[in-house]
Amino acid sequence: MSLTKEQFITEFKDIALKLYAAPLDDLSTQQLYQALALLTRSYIGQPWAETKKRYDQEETKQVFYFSIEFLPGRLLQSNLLNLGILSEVEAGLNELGLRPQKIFDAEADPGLGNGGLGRLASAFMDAMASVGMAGNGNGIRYQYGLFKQAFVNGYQVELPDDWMRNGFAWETRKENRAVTVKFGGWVELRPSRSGNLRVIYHNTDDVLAVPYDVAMVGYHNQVVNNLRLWSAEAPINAGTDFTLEQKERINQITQILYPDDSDASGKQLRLRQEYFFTSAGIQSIVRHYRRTHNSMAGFADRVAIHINDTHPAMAIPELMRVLMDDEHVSWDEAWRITLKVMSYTNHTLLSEALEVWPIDMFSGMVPRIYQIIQEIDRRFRLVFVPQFGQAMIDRIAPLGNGQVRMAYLASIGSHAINGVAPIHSELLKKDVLHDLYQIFPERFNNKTNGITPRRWIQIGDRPLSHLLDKKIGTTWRKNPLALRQLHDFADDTRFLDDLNAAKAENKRALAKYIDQVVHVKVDPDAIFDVQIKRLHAYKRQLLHVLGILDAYLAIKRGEKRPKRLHIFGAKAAPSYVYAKEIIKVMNAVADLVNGDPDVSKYLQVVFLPNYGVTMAEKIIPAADISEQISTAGKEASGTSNMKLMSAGALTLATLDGANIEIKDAVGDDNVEIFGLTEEEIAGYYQRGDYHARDFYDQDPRLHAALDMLVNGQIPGIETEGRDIFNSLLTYNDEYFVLADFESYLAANERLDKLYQQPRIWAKKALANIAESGRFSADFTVQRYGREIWHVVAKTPEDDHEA
Ligand code: CBF
Repeated sequence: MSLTKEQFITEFKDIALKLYAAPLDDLSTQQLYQALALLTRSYIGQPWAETKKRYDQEETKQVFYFSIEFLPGRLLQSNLLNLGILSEVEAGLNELGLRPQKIFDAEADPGLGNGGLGRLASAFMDAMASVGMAGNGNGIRYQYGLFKQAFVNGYQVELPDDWMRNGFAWETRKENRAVTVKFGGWVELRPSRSGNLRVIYHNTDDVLAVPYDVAMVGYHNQVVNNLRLWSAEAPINAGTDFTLEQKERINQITQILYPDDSDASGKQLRLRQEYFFTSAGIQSIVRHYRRTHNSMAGFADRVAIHINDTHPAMAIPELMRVLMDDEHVSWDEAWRITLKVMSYTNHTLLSEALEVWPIDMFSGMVPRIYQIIQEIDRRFRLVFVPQFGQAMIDRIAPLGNGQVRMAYLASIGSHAINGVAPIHSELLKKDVLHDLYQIFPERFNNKTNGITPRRWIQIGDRPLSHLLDKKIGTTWRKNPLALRQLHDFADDTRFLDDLNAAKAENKRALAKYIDQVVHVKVDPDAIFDVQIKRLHAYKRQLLHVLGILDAYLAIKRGEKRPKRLHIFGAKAAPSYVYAKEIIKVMNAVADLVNGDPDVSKYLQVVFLPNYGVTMAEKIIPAADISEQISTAGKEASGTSNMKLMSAGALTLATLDGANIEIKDAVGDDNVEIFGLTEEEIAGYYQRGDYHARDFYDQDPRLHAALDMLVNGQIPGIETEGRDIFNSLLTYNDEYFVLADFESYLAANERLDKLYQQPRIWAKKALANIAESGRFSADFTVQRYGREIWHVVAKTPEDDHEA
């Protein structure tokens, strides 16, 4: 859209006055934010309505991306950017004497997700709109996010994440689109006069699912897609009066993201959430389709539903239910439609993360869905036992060991099953879903994850963006593959110096932020070494910490080193005790290092609490080193690796997840690889001959670093240090931290040396930025579109050009 600075100023003053009955200089920053968000929404309304109308008129095939999490990050700046008016708005605000960044900072990060899978879902929403694909999101409107992380005496403390305290400016309540979701009760199958079975539900607990729609604005293309988030409410006018307690029970369904599932009630709530948003989504899709079609015959040509990990896997039996019970479609026809519509992404190889539900809990909560799964299970066994044998089918049928097994259900009911990086997709076939691969080899494929450079470079990294515009023009903003033009300047020393200067500017900004957040003064000239991701043993923050302890001891012995600042951001799941112990140790190590003036000249450590999307936007542009050091074969893909490379950070990595593709993209000279390969680790597992203690006994540096966990040198970690020490030695180091220690140190030493040659470093950074375009989520969703969803992307401009 086009908007001049002057128009903006007039409209902004006007809307602020209408909203608050006060001139701008009387408004708080929060009020200014609300006014600006409302004005921005008013620009979105028309293209949003037009996009919907166009999809309906042209009968565009639409994708519905079902995900229990979305992690969009702040939306104001990105909506302004995508509308094409960010510069005008910023210029207008400046002219009004207001600081744009201060206003942007008043927006809360939506607490609708917590990790990689949720962030990926949001990147896909942004990408689908930006490439002109009819892509809708379907999820939950959580009132509270995961938790707000604080550190008290170095321990993680979980505070409520009341992210909606000031409302959520981007949502539109659509009570006229509400649907009823039925839980519990029992089901009667009664033959009807027509010969069909009538399904009658008795004594169900009904919940009203009310949708809140959020606009997903495409980049400079007038496309606005829809993210639909469901909120649970007590039904109205149902002839029942609900007690406050009952209402509270219903509201609880969408109150909080990721209830702690370490106990039975937490688990129940999680399962309830899964059925709630899945059923609501399916019902609303079918209802919308039926408004313009009098049968379901062509449904699969108009609708693709994607299951983001197994949490929405009940979409499969739920679609079967709606097709059979409400639309009176036969089982065979319903199954044909369902298979054609559904596709599934697996995001993890960790067996403990593969969802299963106890049958008694499941069948009590969703009896009709359970009946349908029983029938899927029965037919699956009937067809495949004769071909593949009882034992194999027992292993992978949807029901087994008293459990409903969601990954198997998702795989059996989807026409496509993908992993998120080549190594991960291969391991799915080889290992976790091997038996299913034997049966359905054609379903398996890879779709490497992607990120949105609009957020990470255009918004997050202004100094780099301006430099790129100056050097290669602005095409890269629309097509990130244009970043490859940077290769032409790999020997342009002036440009390399400019790249370093942009990085230095970002580092100064981050240093200031660190001081504000954790009150540590860091040296912006240090190497900024970053590890930002969820805290999990397989991600091996612990290896990074042991590396820091080794450096600490070396400096204490009098060794001089290039100064390094280690920056961590990580939340641990509230019930994950071991991860929380690692957090405590990390904080204690930070205190030890930063508090020792001999050491802090060369080494500093900061652990920024409450890591999230907005914090990532501040950290990533300033990173020199990107630590991607998971045990090979454990990280499905990772996406912080892609974001950090796009900011020119050098990847220090194991051959795991998408690190491998990053290495292939930039070449061996422009990444630092270390550690055991997946095959080597599999070899240890097979032979059973990994002896962590041997490494401890034979490597004096490792020995000394590990001893620090238990010898009192790090104050305040008696219990945690001992537990971690034991996990590594007594319990034989499940994640091969000790085996990779030596090569990790060697890789770090190479990086230290390299940093002494700023232009050579900059040249490697340049190679990383230049090759980062291929990881744009725009390309990822186009691959999904072509190969899985069978949809075509189109924008209003395409019509114009045609
Ligand atoms: O695919 C997106 C991301 O998902 C996870 O975060 C997940 O939730 N399972 C994986 O751990 C990441 O490797 C992956 O990038």
